[in-house]
This record gives sequence, structure tokens and C-alpha cells, in this order.
Amino acid sequence: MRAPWSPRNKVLHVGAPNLAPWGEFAGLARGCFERRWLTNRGPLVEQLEAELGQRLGVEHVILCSNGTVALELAARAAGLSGEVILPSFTFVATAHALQWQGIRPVFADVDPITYNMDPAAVEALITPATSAIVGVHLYGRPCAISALQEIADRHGLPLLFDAAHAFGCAADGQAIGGHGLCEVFSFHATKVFNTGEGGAIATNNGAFANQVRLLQNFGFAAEDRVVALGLNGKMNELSAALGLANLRHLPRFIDTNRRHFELYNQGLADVDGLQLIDYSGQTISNYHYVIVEVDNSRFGCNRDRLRDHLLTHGVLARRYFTPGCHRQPPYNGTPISHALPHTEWLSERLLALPNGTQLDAADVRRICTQIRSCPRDGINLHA
Ligand code: T4K
Repeated sequence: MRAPWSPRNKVLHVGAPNLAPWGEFAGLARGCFERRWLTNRGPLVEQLEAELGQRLGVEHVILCSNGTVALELAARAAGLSGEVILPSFTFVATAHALQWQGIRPVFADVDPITYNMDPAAVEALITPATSAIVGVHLYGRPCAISALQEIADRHGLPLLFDAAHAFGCAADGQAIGGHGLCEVFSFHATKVFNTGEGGAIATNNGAFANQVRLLQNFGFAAEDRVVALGLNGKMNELSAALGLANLRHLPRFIDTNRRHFELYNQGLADVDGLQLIDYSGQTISNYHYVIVEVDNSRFGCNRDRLRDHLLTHGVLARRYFTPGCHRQPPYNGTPISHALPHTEWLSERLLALPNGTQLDAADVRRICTQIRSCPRDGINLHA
């Protein structure tokens, strides 16, 4: 649902991009015009790949046109087929990218506390048709990396990660980006760090990186020589210009997110039936997703009514991710041999609140006030 935009009525919404000052982007974009070089591995894409590789501590970063295509390229370059195990509780692109490659997504349930895929559920779903496991670091909280790696190793399966939410995060002191066969980022406008549209595959495996590069450029091994069925998955120079400009401001973006997150925490801590996502177990977080779990029985109002209430007050919160992928039409015809109770439970209760540099402290306080004043069954707010 998208709220009507009005210049007089500031709508506070989830997903407004974090942006560098215009002049910093314009300066880099002007260079693209002067060089008349707009895509196909230009200098800005190469520079951004190098800077990201250094930041993430990985040998290869391959910039892509978006995160979904990056996931498809990763699946294809890894030679996946048959079935792949992933959570249902994720953005639908994780599943789509596999299905578009002719791979059947097999949905595992998540842990109700971490919201991330439950390793025991994964292991129970492994069959001879399984070709890989895809973990998702939902909302930037690292999934159970070592437990999944141990299962993957024991079964001889590659482990890949959808790290779309986790740029700027770390697990046990190691930046997200260097785990498993690869980690795949989204740099979509709505992410903590964005290139407009964009994504990247980070890996320490040179042969895999070469295969990704081949496949993202139509399968060209040399001029006039196509050796693989590739596609066009390249990032363009203007996106890289935006990325280079934005990357300089990442510490400010994350610091703003963190300060807002703390204000939300203060503003909502004493509200019975509301539980804010907990980032305290992480060494480094980007604090980008402010997720609140709504317990209808204690709060006196369910998640959807709270969302509607906020919308009438100019706050666009999002039901990330409702319903689980397994209940979306492209997948709900797939026979499912197991229940996903935690996925069902969470997809009815979680609400994403606005964050990022479009907001200031007063906005966050106003959102908290609106949440606290939400009409609730059996609760008199004026008592
Ligand atoms: N894996 C995971 C776990 C993901 O979350 C995603 C993407 C992917 C893979 C795939 O990566 P990409 O292929 O997208 O790079 C949005 C984003 O489009 C999507 O990138 C993101 N996840 C997902 C969580 O959110 P929608 O359907 O919610 O988009 P939309 O158009 O409703 O916009 C969301 C909010 O952002 C609205 O409040 C409006 C605001 N917005 C949006 C844009 C584009 C702005 O304020 N400015 C903007 O420029 O999917």
C-alpha cells in the first residue's frame, strides 16, 4: 500500500532512500558523461567493487543490476538444480530467484526468537534432490551461520546467503559478506546502502567469481565468443556513481538508524504487548529495520489495525513479510510436507516502522506517540 504523496503533508514511510549530498553524486555522474562510458565494466563499477571488497574483507565482489538477478546468477554459477532449502519467511525474491532457474524452493521454518531459519528444520528437509542451502540474514540479523555450515559440510552441500538486509552488519566480529560459498547483497533504493537498483555477490572463491562474471555478461569469454548461457546482470556506471557517493556516508546512515532505533526503544519499551527487534546480540548491526512484534492479546489491537491507524496519521509502516512465501500464489500450489508454524505466527505479527535519514528525532517520537495512542480493545488511554 502506498500513501498519497503531498508536499505539505510529510508522509513518514519505510524505505525512503539514504542519500549523499546531490553535488557528490553529480560530480561522479558528470565523469560518466565526460567519458561517455555508461556500463559494461566502467571505471566506477571497478572502483566500487574494489572499495566494497576491502570493506567486506572478501577477495571478489561482483556488482550486479539488482539483488534478485545476483541471486539468480549465484544459483546458476554454483550449478544448483533440483531442490534448495530456504526460509519461507523472507522477501519473495529469495524464492523467485531459485524458481526462475528451474530450482524448486523447499521452505524451512524459522526460529520464533531470531526470525531466522532453524538449522534443525533445514536438516530434516534434506533429501537426495537437495542441491544447496540458502540462509537469509533477515532484517540484518545474521542467521545461524556456523550451524548451517556444519550441516552443509556434513551433507556435501554448498551454502549460500541472501544478505540483502545485512550490508554493514557482522557476525562474531566478521563482516557479513565472507561466509559460505557466497553472500548476495541488495543495493536497492530502500536498503541502508543503495545504488538505486543494484546488488552484489561477495565470495572468496575465484573460480565461482569468474563463472558469475561470465554469466552476467551474456556468457562472453572473449569478443565474438560465447561459451555459456548468460544474461545481462551488469551494474551501470550511474548506479555505481550513486554507490560511491553513498558509501562515503554509510557511517552517518548507520549512526542515524541506531539513534532512531534507541528512540523507538525508549518510546515503546513500557508498552505491554509490543516487542522491538533485539540487535544487542550482534557485534555490528546496521539497525535499518525497526521491526515491532505486536501481541494482540496484550496490546489490545492487532498488527493490521495498528498499521491502518498509523496510515491515517501519515505513517506508512510495512508488513514485512506477509504472508510467508509458501502462501503466495506462485508457491501455494506446491505440496508442502511440513507445517511452518513460526512463519505463520510471525507473518501475522511483525510490522516494519520507518527508519533512515528522512526522519529526525521528532518524527520518531511522533510515530511512538501515534503507536501509543492507537485505539485498543479494553484499554482506556485516558485513564
Ligand atoms: N532478498 C531479500 C531478503 C530482499 O529483501 C530483497 C529485496 C531481495 C532479496 C531482492 O533484492 P532486489 O532485487 O530488490 O535488489 C522493497 C524493495 O523493492 C526490495 O528491494 C526489498 N527487498 C523489499 C524488502 O522492499 P516493496 O515491494 O516493499 O517496494 P515498494 O515499492 O513498496 O517500496 C517500499 C517502500 O520504500 C515504500 O514505503 C516506498 C519507499 N520508497 C521506495 C523507493 C523505490 C521510497 O521512498 N523511495 C524509492 O525510491 O519491495
